[in-house]
Amino acid sequence: MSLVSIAREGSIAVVTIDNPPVNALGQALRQQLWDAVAALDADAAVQAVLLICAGRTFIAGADVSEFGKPPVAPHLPDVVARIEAAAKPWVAAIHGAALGGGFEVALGCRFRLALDSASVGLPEVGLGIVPGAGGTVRTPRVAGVAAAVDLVTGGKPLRAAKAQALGLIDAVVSGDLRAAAIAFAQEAIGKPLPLPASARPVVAPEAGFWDDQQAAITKRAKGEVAPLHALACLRKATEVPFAEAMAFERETFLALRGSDQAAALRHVFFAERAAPRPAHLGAAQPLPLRAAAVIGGGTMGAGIAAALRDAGLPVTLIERDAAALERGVTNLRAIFDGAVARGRLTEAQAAERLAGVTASTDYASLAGADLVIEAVFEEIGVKRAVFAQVAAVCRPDAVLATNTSYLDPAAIAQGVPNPARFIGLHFFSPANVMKLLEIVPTPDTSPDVLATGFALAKTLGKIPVQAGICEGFIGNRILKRYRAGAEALVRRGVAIAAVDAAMRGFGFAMGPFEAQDLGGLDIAFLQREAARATGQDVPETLGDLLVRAGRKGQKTGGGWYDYAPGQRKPQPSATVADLLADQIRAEGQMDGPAIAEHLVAEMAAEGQAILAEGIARQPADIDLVEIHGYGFPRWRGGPMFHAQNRAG
Ligand code: T1G
Ligand code: NAD
Repeated sequence: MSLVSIAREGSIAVVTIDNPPVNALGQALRQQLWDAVAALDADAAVQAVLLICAGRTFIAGADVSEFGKPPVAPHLPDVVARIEAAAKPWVAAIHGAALGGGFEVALGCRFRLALDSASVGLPEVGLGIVPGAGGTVRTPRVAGVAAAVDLVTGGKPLRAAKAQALGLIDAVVSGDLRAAAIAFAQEAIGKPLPLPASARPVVAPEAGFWDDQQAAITKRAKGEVAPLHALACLRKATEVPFAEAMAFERETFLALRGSDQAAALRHVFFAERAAPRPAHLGAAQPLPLRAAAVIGGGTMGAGIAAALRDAGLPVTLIERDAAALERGVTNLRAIFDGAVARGRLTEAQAAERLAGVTASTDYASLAGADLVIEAVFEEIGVKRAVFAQVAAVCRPDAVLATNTSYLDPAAIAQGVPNPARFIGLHFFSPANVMKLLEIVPTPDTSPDVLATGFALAKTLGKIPVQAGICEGFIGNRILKRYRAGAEALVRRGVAIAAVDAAMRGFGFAMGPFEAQDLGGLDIAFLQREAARATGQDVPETLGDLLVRAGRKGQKTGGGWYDYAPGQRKPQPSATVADLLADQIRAEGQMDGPAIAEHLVAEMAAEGQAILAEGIARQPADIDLVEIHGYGFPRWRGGPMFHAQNRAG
């Protein structure tokens, strides 16, 4: 099948790659590119070559689906070297994204043009590998060492203008990329050519640079190895000749390609891409979402409204009274002001976000909403009353959603006319930041409304996972098991700080006890108390003892740990030791890795139960929940992937 076509524009040969969906560099495409170089070198009438892609994007990289198999020639570094050594200059014309091997191919070209909307990057570390076709050796020669270290070890793409400022792109164009690139190539013919990247000198950084970078990446990576290997490749590129540095990079790439971390990150990569449109949605079609509404402007309501505005949807924000509404708008403004302070939004963009919010206490303003998301108090009476008011004014086909954490969406929907349009949409706090969205249909939810939930997630840039109805759905149910497992270790004499240190050592940003102190022990305590009030048998937890003693976490100056006034650094607490003394049997300590493996196994065991009950549809969904909702280290693949690999 032809993936490469060649056309002529005068003395310019236009090589067009057409390999849907993202022009990935599978073996067939590498072979056809190799053959094209040879053919065009032999064509005396051709004076320059333009490399451009059909479809949505320039080459998005090597074909990740080939990674589980032995590499097959022609290998990409050889194809890039062949392009770079071509008798005629090659000009890369980039639209969409030139990523990984795609950008490495562009670096092998003598010139690089990009549409102003395009981006370029070397995201390989996000797959647990390093660039394998010269990215760590050519980039420092083109953009300098500091920029190369940021690009390669961070893995984040650069917009065209920024890439141009660094010398990675020669010209940024708008409008007709092909025409602009042809004109650029014609202009370049006969003029002195820039040195190919491989022939350019590389300037070694100042003393101490590599040690500083090593320390910073080690701190940031928390056990992930690819970024440190990428740094080693970049350092090698400044210390030995090009060919030797290429060999080192290739050796590193091949070694990492077969690693557990690379396998885990590929697992997550494909799970994330399958998430927005799972096969079980079948032919269901999402309903149009042109205008949304949020009921409740508290912690979650404000965050959800911000997420909707970030996606460009007009939002009506409803609160119960004028004072609460004012607080809600203040919460929302604070979110956008924070984004401006961090440079994520301009003042004008923040103002535009706010201008798209209609704040009201009058439910009649919901009449035009296609989607209404409720985020009021976690009390079923309050929620049912809210939905009664909502249903009385909304269109009968408006999608109604609850953001409840623990209540049964079907119970909340009782009494709502046309319950087929009702669904649970469980956002995570902060709702405008956290990627995870648990989608919780009731037995009455229609397929189109379910598909609408998934479409909303894609619109908001979130990762949707469908969950069945049980206490805590998927994520909070596993969290409960995780916390219970951690408390059980403390009861066996394992130090609180040792548990947290173990989970940080595994790759979490913080351990279970530190996290509770940050979020507040009282949230879960109140849920347990509410369950007890309904007659459920909910055993007393160590956390209950602390809350009853007034220790709710950082917000009360102490929880599992003590905190010096105004400080957030956890200090082991003698008070807690006394409070828990008669709960603890001193069975001795466990080492960090054993603690972590034990608790991850607890998560996976709960995950297996969740699968067996049909609450989750597949193990990868549980992994996505834990990674995107609870900070499970991405390079471990999630609890299900990790447990399976350890077992395997
Ligand atoms: N290989 C194979 N398939 C890929 C792919 C890739 N590199 N990238 C995307 N796909 C598939 C994806 O699975 C989905 O398939 C479809 O394309 C659309 O993807 C030697 C070794 C390019 C920004 O890491 O970042 O080069 O589900 O839904 O939102 O040094 O895809 O439709 O069947 O994400 O428009 C480095 C990864 C590889 C880029 C487009 N490259 N891809 O986003 O579409 S390693 C990457 C992306 C490498 C070299 C090394 C995004 C995108 P399906 P999508 P999108
Ligand atoms: P919150 O107390 O911060 O906000 C609730 C808001 O609802 C308040 O502003 C209140 O004025 C408003 N409200 C109450 N009754 C109302 C009515 N009749 N009409 C309009 N507004 C009314 O609570 P929250 O943390 O934002 O939680 C809201 C919902 O989101 C709960 O169901 C909770 O379980 C769920 N949730 C919370 C989190 C979290 O981490 N806080 C995460 C996911 C889901």
